[in-house]
Amino acid sequence: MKLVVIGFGQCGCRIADEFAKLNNRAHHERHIDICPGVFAVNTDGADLSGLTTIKSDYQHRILIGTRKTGGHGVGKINELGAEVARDDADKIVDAIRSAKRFFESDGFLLVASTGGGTGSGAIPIITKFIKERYQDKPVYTIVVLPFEHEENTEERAVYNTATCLKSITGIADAVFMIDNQRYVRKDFSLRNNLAKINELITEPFYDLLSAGEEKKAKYVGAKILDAGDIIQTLTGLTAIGYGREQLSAFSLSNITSIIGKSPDFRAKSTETHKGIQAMDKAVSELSVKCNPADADRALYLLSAPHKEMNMDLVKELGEYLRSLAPQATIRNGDYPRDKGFLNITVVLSGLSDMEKVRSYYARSTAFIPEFKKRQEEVADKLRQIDEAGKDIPSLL
Ligand SMILES: Nc1nc2c(ncn2[C@@H]2O[C@H](COP(=O)(O)OP(=O)(O)OP(=O)(O)O)[C@@H](O)[C@H]2O)c(=O)[nH]1
Ligand SMILES: [Mg+2]
Repeated sequence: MKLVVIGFGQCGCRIADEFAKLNNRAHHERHIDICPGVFAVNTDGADLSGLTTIKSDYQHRILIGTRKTGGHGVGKINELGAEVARDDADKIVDAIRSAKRFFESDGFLLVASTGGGTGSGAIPIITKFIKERYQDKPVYTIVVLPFEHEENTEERAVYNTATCLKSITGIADAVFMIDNQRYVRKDFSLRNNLAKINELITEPFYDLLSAGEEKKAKYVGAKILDAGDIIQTLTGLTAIGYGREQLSAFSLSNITSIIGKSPDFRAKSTETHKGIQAMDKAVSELSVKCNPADADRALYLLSAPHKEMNMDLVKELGEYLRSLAPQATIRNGDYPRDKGFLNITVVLSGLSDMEKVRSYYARSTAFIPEFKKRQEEVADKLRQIDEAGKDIPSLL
């Protein structure tokens, strides 16, 4: 599957940059493309210059809202983020459309944090805009939820998250929920290592997007998971997870080639065991806390050396996921790879309930009058600036 990726705000742009790296990796390692266009949109010029991989021209790193923000961000006011995105929506879409490979894509993936101002304000506006313009392509979003310490100390982060989620869930075809806090559960030092977290966030998309794009016969699965399967699966609130197990030197295929015949049942069940372990990891490391039983749709992708993928394994994995998500329509695929690893990617979609979302809504209700007042003050200030400059001749 090929997605055009567009990041908004600092966090969104950095994750989009990570997708640009993923695409380069797919190009070098697999000779395929998974992200035919990657773009960064921000109100902050300095943040745009800090990216490493997205093309550095103004058509790919798009600065918006310069008149209202002076190129220095919107300081967490996501109403202002939304407003400048609305003003510059045409500029963003024109830049994306002019990208050479735009028409090859199967859909869009828009990325932003929910806690800041620019990304959380812009992502619902541009999602809506793109959906209206390109009705035949799905528009997916990745939203990154704040760390716990931010939620506890910044009311704005909670309020921005609530307003962003409320706006985005009604319009995007699917919303991948990514909880920053989940990535520091085991290694707290990661809190200060956003680059590493961004790598972990994007990693599950590598196999998922690659599997259906493979052209070489030896990498084409017996059951291909292509763009159609992914599109059929993705809807509403969505969680993604990834589990990886190293295969021992004495794995099934090696034993077969050494002893010249199939190994006994015990060796075979070791393979299945590894598969279940990887799926268990994928489900426990889901991008957001949720109850898999609430999923309406799910998919899993098994990627491993060809000879390690026997029918038992595929069947057991399917049964395992079915036991976790009994109501879900489950799709699956296999993706043969060279290396000594077994990877499982799991997607749970159409989640009918998510405690975190309810909690953001509940906690924000109390802030509404205060933030409404602040919003009016901002609008008032913007009006005053316009008013003060109304007699000044423009150079444009
Ligand atoms: N995972 C991840 N989270 C990030 C990153 N950068 C910022 N965040 C989180 O994003 C939130 C802050 O939003 P930003 O994306 O910095 O804000 P913005 O959209 O640029 O908006 P303004 O700066 O307010 O104009 C906080 O919850 C941060 O923890 C990043 O590179 N990776
Ligand atoms: Mg910013």
